[in-house]
Amino acid sequence: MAKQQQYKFCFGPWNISEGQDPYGPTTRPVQTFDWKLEQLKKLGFDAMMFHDDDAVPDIDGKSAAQLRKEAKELKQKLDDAGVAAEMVAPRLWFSPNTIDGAYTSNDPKCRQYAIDRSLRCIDIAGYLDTDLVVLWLAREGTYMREAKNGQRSVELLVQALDKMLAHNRKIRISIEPKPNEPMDHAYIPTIGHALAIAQLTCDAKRVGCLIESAHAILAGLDPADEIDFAMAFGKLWSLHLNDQNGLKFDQDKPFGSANLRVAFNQVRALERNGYGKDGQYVCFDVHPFRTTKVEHWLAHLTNSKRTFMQLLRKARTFDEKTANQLIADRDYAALDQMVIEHLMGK
Ligand code: XUL
Ligand code: MN
Repeated sequence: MAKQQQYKFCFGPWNISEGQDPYGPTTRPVQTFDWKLEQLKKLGFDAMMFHDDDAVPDIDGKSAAQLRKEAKELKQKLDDAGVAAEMVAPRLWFSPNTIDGAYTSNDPKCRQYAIDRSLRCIDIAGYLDTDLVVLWLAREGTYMREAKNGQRSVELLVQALDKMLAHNRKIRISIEPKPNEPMDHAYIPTIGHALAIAQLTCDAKRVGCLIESAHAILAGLDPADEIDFAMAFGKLWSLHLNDQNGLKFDQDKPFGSANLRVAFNQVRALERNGYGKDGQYVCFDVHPFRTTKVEHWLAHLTNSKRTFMQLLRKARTFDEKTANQLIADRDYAALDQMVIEHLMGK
């Protein structure tokens, strides 16, 4: 029997969030980074993912030497806790310089800011000993399409990617697509777009992707198909499992919370493609409900991992032989019921 994959798990400090939404303030007090790291360790997670300013707060005002010092102190803290840094992502959507987008801003000074910030993010990744840089291209899109030239935006995105690839020849870039929010329409809405733009860069083999379940659902796609597609190219280097109840705001629900069968199919796709065999992590980009009390603050993370492990058991005990017979007989009604009953525990 083939050796079974032992999955490694990860989340980010922003996943222990305080409950603010566009209509109301926080509902839980802010906790320190050290406390969050301690919880991650206690819950048995293996790695933490970072935005550049999760790693070095107030990054824009700091010198290169200060950046290095603080990132190295963080690395020591992670080493002491036995926790790896999975990736670092530049937060390109907060600054006054990224109001009109980052790499695709219409203002050349703002575009330069975005590139400089990304190069600093790459330096932080180096100090934290990860070769993975994630790009969620939050504001690369428009509120109205006449505001930007889409073809020019593709050129600008490729130029920015090329500068990052040249800055450090060891890093790999995982693009995390999302079709909307905060923009009306994003330029890189799906995995197909991410892998296509990779081909236009100077080193396509170092540009891959990250799939977030909720983002795929927002694009009207099945995240399991996105996983199969990305892995057919050998380019799924990270993963944000969560859930999303249809076409609403980005919900970041616990994994499996809205649609257990869609979650089951994601786990099956990961299993059949050997996700994790090159060290990739299963990350949960999930948030507590706004109503969550402080004493239940970590439940969305433990629940997501529990659900993943139970679905893994379901994927591994799925009766493939019977399923294949039903497929050969084109009896998809029976296959459908077989899946439902397997998930219900019969
Ligand atoms: C936004 C999102 C981000 C990225 C990291 O929807 O998922 O948290 O995962 O920048
Ligand atoms: Mn995400």
